[in-house]
Amino acid sequence: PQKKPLVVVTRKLPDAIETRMMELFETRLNLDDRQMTKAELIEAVKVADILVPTITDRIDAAVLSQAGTNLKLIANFGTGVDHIDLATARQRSITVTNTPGVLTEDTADMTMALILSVPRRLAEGERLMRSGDWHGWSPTFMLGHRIWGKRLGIIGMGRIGQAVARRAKAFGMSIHYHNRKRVHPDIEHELEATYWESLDQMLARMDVMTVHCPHTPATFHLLSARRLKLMQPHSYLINTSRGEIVDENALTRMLQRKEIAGAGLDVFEHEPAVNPKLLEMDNVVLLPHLGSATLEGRVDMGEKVIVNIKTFADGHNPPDRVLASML
Ligand code: 8YV
Repeated sequence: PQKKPLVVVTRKLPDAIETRMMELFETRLNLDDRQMTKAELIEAVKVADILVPTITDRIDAAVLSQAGTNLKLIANFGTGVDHIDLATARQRSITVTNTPGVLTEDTADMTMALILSVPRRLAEGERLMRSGDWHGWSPTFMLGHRIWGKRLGIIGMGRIGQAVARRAKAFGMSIHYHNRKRVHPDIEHELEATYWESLDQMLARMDVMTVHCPHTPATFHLLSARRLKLMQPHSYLINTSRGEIVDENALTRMLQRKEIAGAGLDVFEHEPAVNPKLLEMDNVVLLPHLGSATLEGRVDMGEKVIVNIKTFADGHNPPDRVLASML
């Protein structure tokens, strides 16, 4: 029988996934789940036939230049592949796959949770309860803002953007979006969505903005200081995609000056670091990159990784190949 490929997994995955991987492949696990150092990553790409990294592994040109000729597949555990140098991978004929689709609904749920939490002051209210400082109800106590009837602007109308739109529509928001291209007319019709060719114009007109595009060289600081300034003072910004898409320092300054009303952030420019000023603000809800963090989702992601590896090892094109168009 054919020799099983050596699969090196960089982080602890759900038990069921690790067990299945051990059955199918020669698998090297990371049992203590410590983030690999650069030296360990280089060691991994030197020996692996297949690498299974996550967002916390920076697979840059320096790492890839040390890869052995046997490294043929990077089967990423996650959808975003911005931590992998795709151009270098392609030069070295290394296939890259990801796990799209299975975390769409979970990420959209978390986005909706933030869209509700920030204007309705959910986290602030919870902190108040725990502090023991609640002295009773009054008609003007801790008023937030309703989302019903408000305009939601979605940047990036892919799977997750559309799943957010469906939820927000059910909450009575009107759906607006900016995307590289218009989505199919049937989808626009279903969501009653308005397409904005100009991101700048959309930013100036929305009540809530939410980001759902991938982080690529083209979207780095897409929400720059200049663009953030186009937002209205009563508006909110939600980000569950990648921190790098928003200029975090510019956003922080705007929040300090009350140039926008609040933000809900699940992702940050320099994770796990967060601009400390954000921690002081009541109108900001912060989450530690929990968008897709459900047990079910992680198992689904693991299963996708396994299918990609198995298909590739059997000599076929894996289903979730990351396209060169992502570059
Ligand atoms: C994960 C994600 O937390 O898939 C993504 O792009 O951001 C999250 O689902 C992480 O990427 C896993 O590697």
